[in-house]
Amino acid sequence: MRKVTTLVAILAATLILSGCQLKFPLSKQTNPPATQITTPETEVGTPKKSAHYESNTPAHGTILAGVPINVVINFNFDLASPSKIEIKKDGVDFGVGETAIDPNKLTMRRKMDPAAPEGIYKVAYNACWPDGTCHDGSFEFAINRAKAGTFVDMTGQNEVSINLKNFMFEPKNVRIKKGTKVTWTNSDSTAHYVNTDSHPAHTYILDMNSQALEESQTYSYTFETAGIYPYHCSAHASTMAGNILVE
Ligand SMILES: [Cu+2]
Repeated sequence: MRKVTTLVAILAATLILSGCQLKFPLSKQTNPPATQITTPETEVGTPKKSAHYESNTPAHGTILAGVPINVVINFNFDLASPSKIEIKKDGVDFGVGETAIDPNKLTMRRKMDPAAPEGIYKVAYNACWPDGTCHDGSFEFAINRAKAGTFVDMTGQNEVSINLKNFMFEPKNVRIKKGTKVTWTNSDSTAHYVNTDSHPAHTYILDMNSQALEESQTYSYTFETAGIYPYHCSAHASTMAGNILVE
């Protein structure tokens, strides 16, 4: 409970510091990524990492402009039943359906209720192995729809273009409507990628991963499910990142 209270305090302080109730100051920073809370990790609660844990999406401490389509956790060991993910806010689980283990057995995921309210979510998971042992872990993220106010509104278009230029996605954060085809074009002489989070697992949405894009090459993906899609370039993962909010 203390961790949650602390995170609420940090959110409130962020609002005050920004001088505007509708904008987070971190939205205009390029490093760290726009969705990352900039306070030390210990202040938002330390994630508990289970044995064989590798990464998760949403990342711990992230403030999202929309509801994640699913919560995804990656491991370096084969998962087995009854591995389970809970996505709780105020004791209510906003996960939808059963936790699923991907065919490669290294990733488990659970869909999230698209109508989930704003606030702080605690993900508690139990990762189980073929020998029947299980280990628990946890992390936190937040949903604040006001963050969408800083996204470029492209909801009036059926097709949207994003430029990969100067090691950035331009525009970095966009709002689109469901069914929109997004085309990324590399305008740098360096190869870039379009990779769904996390890095380097790229598992948030498995089919949204491009090959290497050389200069002037393009990659397209059509977004059919509403929600927030954090993504990055795997060659420049620490600095080159963006978000697609599908409404
Ligand atoms: Cu890149």
